[in-house]
Amino acid sequence: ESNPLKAAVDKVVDMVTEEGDPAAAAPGRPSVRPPQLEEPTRPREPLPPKPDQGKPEPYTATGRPTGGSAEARSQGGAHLTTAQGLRLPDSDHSLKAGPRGPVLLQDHHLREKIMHFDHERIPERVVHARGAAAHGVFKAYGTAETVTKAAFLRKGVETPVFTRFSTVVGSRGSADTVRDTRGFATKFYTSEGVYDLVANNIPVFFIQDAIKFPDIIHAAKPHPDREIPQAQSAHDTFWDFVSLHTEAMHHTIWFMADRGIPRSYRTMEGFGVHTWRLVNDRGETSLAKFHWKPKAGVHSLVWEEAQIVNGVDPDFHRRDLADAIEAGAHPEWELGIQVFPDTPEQTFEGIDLLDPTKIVPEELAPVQPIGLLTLNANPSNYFAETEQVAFHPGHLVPGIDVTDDPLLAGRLFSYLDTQLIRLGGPNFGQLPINRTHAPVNDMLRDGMHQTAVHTGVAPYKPNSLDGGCPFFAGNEEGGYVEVPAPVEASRKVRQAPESFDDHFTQPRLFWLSLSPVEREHTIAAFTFELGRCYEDAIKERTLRALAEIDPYLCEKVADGLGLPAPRATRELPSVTPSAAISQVGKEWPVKGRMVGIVADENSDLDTVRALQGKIFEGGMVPIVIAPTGGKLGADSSEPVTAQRSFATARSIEVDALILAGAPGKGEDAYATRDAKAWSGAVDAPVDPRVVLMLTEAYRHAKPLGAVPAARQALDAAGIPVDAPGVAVGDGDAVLAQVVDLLGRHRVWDRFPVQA
Ligand code: HDE
Repeated sequence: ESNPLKAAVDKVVDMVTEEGDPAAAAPGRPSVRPPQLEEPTRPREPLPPKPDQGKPEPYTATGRPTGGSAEARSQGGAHLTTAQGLRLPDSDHSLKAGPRGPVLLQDHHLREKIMHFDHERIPERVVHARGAAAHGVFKAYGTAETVTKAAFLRKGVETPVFTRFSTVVGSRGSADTVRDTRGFATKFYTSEGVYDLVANNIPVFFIQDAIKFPDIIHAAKPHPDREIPQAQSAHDTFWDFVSLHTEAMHHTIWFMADRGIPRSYRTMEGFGVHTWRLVNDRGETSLAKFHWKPKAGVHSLVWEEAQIVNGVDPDFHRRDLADAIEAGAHPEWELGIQVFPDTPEQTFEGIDLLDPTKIVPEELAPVQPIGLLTLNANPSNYFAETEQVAFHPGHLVPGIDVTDDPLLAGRLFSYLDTQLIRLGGPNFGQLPINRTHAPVNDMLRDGMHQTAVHTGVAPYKPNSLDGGCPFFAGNEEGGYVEVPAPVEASRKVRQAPESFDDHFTQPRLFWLSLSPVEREHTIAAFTFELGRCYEDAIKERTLRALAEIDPYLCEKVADGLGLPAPRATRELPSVTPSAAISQVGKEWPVKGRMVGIVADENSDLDTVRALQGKIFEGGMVPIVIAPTGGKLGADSSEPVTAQRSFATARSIEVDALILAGAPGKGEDAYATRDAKAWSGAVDAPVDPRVVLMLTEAYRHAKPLGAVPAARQALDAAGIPVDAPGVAVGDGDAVLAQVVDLLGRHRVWDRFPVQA
């Protein structure tokens, strides 16, 4: 009884037996099943079984429960086993001829363990390799019923979903806050089968024809000789391509602007990019574009902040999403559609709806909300879910159809093709995360990693041996019933329509829609990116493209590069700016925002506690930052726990900072040395790490607050108390002002703007 392992095993056996597990109760067979046997995709409800597939597990081919594999998956089993279910007494030592002798080839456990480990990695996605995902639910408002018969868009229908966000260019281990486009892919497990909305956070794409996808991606990925730079567009090959291929300019200016560095996945818009064809239950069609609108507003980082985050917390977006969901601040987006008449020319107000480098401004076609997405559960296992999920723009349901957008056609081929190799065979639809919730009765058979145990002898149609089963659905309820849209009678050509030739009007529309501060950011981004290129010819060619967008933009970037600014080759078109494009000037809920509270032993802990409580009440997250870890007022009846110390905190983590004290200089010269140099506060009486936090937060236009006793810290950081977005006063008053400022995301008028 003194053996601790045996005691643990007995305890588990007791627990299971108490719960009345029949396997455990079987005489003479002590069960070692753990109390939890859920699938790794918990907390989603288990998927309903498919009628033609034997469950892959936990049954063996002879119908007996396996037990072992389920234990291994929950990691709660009392005994370690091999893949074959053999219990192991040792997994720490190879089998050797004597303690100092050679390892023996007959050690099967060693070979199995190493073999499996050797194959743990699968190829990463060729694009969108770095991502984070969550489970959730989509609830339809019913407002789309007039234009589409899709069952999941009927009023009140709730559909389980899985959403994966990603960067495009970087590899799996790259940093989150690089300047890039973001993916926003959602799998709807609808009653009619899986529907995937594979979207991006930018409404247009680099290219108009899928045949150029390998070109743009080769240009954006690291250089083939040294494999640098990682996850960056600031290099010669990228700008070489986009300057030679000006249809990319519209997408490029979107991600040179603040959309390229989102604050959070929670604060990104999503766009289906292509125009889709909707069909209602009367067979009437319309054309539509999909939009995701974040309830929290569209917010971005500022560039210096994004760069600091890359080093301080490369998992910033991934962590933010998971933390928010775990804290119950479930991110929400409204799905909306812009609807256009399905006319033979497929244009709207002169805009070609088949050109994926064009938007339709929301002022011309409002985005009509059709449902609400709430992400409410984190994945249980990154590999099983986030890595193995396979989206496809061709996963459609009745009521949503494709159009002839030439970019879309190539995508319809590409996703299946890439998944075949990435997921190692044709059966990836059977992986738990990819399984439809609708009954499956396909005639697809065999192949690598077939987990279904199909029955029946006639997987072909027509057949008489299986009674002619399964049957076809009628056109009314069937999918892939294509709309008989007319196809232009023509010759075969490798050619784009003339309307695809206008590459500059919409970039100009975008530019003129930005607020002055956003224009400054965009100028700085172009200047930085081109400044990292070596070839002057590439810079000059890009400047010529910028001249066709706007002379001020071109001149400013040229100034920064030390090159002459070229002139436009034509008169610039007059465009009407779209207010919906700018991220500045609106008010948003503050739910889920992070507020740092700097405090030390001299701070009034009642104020700190009150601030914490009120921040929580407002749906935000307080983070107490103290000189060291541990507790402030440890001897008092209500000590305050420090979530961060001056050694682990950096301003980038918070959206606003409140000083509940002005912590003095620490003794530890080593720990504060860098901060002293970076903050410039060499002789200040305040801890230089606090000064550094303040100067950064100030530069990044974050709201700042201070109780009167903390003014000294503002002084040390050189921040005037009457500067924009700085509040000094008692805790309540300061918090109220900070929250008010947070609703506008940043203190925009703190930026010196000339544009
Ligand atoms: Fe993708 N894209 N794409 N893409 N895409 C992939 O599929 C492709 C495009 C998007 O989280 C790949 O399974 C082509 C537009 C997202 O798993 C690949 C073209 C939009 C994701 C592929 C495009 C997207 C992908 C790589 C041009 C927004 C990540 C791995 C014709 C509307 C999905 C994979 C996830 C992933 C091909 C253009 C969105 C290679 C050929 C436009 C969000 O098949």
